[in-house]
Amino acid sequence: MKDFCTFFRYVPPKAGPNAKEKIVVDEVFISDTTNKREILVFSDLHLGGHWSKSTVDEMRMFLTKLAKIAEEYVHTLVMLGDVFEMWMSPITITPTSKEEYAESWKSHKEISTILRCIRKMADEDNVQVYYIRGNHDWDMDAELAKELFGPKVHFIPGKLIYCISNGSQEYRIRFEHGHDYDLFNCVELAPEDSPLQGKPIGYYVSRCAQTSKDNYFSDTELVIQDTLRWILSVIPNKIIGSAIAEILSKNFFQKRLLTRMFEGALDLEITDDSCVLLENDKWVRLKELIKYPFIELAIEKYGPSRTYGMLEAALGNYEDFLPEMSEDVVVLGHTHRFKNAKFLGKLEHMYYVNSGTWIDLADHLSYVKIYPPKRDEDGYIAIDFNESKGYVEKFADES
Ligand SMILES: [Mn+2]
Repeated sequence: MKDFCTFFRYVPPKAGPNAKEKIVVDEVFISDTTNKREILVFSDLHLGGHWSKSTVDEMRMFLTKLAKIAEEYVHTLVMLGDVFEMWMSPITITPTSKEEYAESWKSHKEISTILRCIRKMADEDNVQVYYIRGNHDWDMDAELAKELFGPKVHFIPGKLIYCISNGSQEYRIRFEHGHDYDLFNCVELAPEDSPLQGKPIGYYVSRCAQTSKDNYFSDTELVIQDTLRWILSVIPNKIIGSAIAEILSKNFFQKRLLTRMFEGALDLEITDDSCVLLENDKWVRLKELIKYPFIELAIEKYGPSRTYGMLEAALGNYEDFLPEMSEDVVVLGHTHRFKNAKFLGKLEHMYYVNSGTWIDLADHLSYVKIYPPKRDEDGYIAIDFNESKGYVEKFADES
């Protein structure tokens, strides 16, 4: 049982690092006697993108089955970001508007079934449905989420903290997509009044990858990770993290890093004429973007050590950030790699789980299932794969 000390020491996370994010803390009572207690989480479907052409049908089947048992067993469904792909216009084309995207999803055979299943769970089966925004669906808002999933969907542009109690115990679960920890997808490092115009580097990498026929089917996150591994391999081993961040913030290195990243995505050499067309009909030169000192800005805002942590996060490793979290369970997405591990959090041990992805390139189509503990029985947290069982960790208070 949680003692009151532990309970009162808990402080929810602050909004940020991106000021546009919101923190929502929801208190939920789940009785020991109900079967309706499963919390399901999936993320990174990239629906509508070129990378989910076949997995979209797997998700349709998964949700059709889930909708049949939802009334009895499912308490909460969390869509944890990058559910839709909204960064897929080639660089020389006016970006597709969110209204156009919405129409294309509603008229898509499989996606429309997915929307219907989730809407049924929210409207008829008394499932708490949450839509948490990621980076590739950054333009999603409450209005559009309600249009797609019905009036009962809760839209969260940030983090959700779930405080679950059964009357005698209290458990906290944090849900967030995770892109804010990623140096290349953190919106705070892309000021509106900079050449980036409010869009993180990852946005431009994604648009570049959608422009090249060869990279059409490749995952943007992989382009970023491959380039990062390349530059890290060039830097001598004995240099420590914060010094690596300092080196990469130097104009010469940042330019090399971003040139390789954009050229890798485009599969073309960048010239003075390589430009990206934005919604406001403005063109931005890739050469201007490469020069914008966003790593230096990160060091200024967060310090070199945390900036290096953000570089690691871009490689899929959140270990620098987990120790500062004080929930019992932390669920993130974004890395496209499922994970279930025990960590030392701020207050005590916590479980970190990553929901993985449902894109065509994935080895496993994974989702998270959390079964909150009862008074006399441990709960569990599991990574399940579509059609097969994955990794299970028991989770309960150890005192
Ligand atoms: Mn993401």
